[in-house]
Amino acid sequence: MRTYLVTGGAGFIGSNYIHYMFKKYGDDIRIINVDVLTYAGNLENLKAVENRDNYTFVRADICDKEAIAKIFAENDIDRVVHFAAESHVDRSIANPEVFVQTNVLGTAVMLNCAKAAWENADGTFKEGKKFLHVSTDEVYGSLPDDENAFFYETTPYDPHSPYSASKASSDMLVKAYMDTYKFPANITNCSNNYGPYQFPEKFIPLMINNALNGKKLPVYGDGKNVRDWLYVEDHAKAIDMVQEQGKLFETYNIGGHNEKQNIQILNIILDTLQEMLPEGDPRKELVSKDLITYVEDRKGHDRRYAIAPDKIKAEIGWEPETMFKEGIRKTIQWYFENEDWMKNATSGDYQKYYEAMYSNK
Ligand code: NAD
Ligand code: TDX
Repeated sequence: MRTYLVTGGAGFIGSNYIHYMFKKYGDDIRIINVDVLTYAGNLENLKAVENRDNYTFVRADICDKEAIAKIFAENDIDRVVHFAAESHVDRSIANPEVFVQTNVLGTAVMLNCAKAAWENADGTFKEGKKFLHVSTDEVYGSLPDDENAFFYETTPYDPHSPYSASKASSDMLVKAYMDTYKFPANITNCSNNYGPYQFPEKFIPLMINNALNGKKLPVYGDGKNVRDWLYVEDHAKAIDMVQEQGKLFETYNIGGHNEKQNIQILNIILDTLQEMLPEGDPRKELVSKDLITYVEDRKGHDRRYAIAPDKIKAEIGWEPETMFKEGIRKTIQWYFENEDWMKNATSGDYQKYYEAMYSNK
């Protein structure tokens, strides 16, 4: 039975990945989820799996060498899937240091502990051990408004935000481990994800939640920045396929073939909410395009991201499966059915952060 050490499994993509893996492998795998539970980590996301015999949660900081080394010492880990990170660009602009701490130092600790646990006396690595570093397309920088321009695995890194600079640094560390020690790893660089359990500081859940509450919909700049949106379960599947079928030491880009301007996404969300809300639901009156409010642009706002997922398709056979129209309906349905989750996520610390972020916009 393979044992997985998943970092950041209480976050958005990590929790979706854990659900995907148990759906796919059932009792044939074991997952240890290591998460320190920052504002973005929510154990409610994992309620459905928390009682499984083959699932364990460990509250620990990936920067804590002793805690991470102990997990490797006490368990024969076969796979590491490293999600844990500070993930929100706006927060990185306001407070870069914690991004360097978690994303760079935390990745170094994960690599070092895995290397120490997996290395043989002659410097080779135990058979079958693999580390997957989950990264982002933002490391490649910004593309022009040209629909023929894409990010490839060979595109030079050119990060702009403190978030993407920290992710680029962490990718470079993984590359350094592969080049120097032949450390058995892969890197995936994925485009923007959306779906259930996404924290409502991010564009899609923020807009769904604000619209349902009749609150303003803050669009940065001219609203024409382009992102390539991928349904989160498709990302989870890609990660598993890369780890099992990908060539070691390779990087794979993962994207949705779904580039849209922010304002287009927002219009689709508002139209879909109107379609899905039943007649007589009081929220139907609140959801309105009049709520759209153009606000000051994000500093250093990358204009356009677009992934060419050609390599992962050619080598592994992965393709995005969920069309945006279907994915956004599933996402909205999930938020309809999980109002309490949203209430909890938008109370307390998140509320304070939200007010600081938007009070002067
Ligand atoms: P998230 O912010 O929802 O979750 C991050 C998780 O990591 C949280 O559960 C948090 O508690 C945990 N964490 C943070 N610091 C930690 C620490 N020091 N020790 C242990 N746990 C810690 O993020 P997400 O959107 O799920 O992103 C997951 C990963 O995927 C990140 O590495 C991110 O860079 C990458 N990624 C995200 C997207 C996206 O669209 N969200 C796209 C591409 C890549
Ligand atoms: O209130 C908003 N208004 C707005 O116009 C917010 C929160 C965002 N935006 C814009 C900025 C971006 O152009 O929407 C776009 C998407 O913003 P985010 O959801 O913050 O995502 P982004 O900055 O593109 O980064 C995301 O995708 C790549 C994730 O947060 C990263 O973790 C991932 O690596």
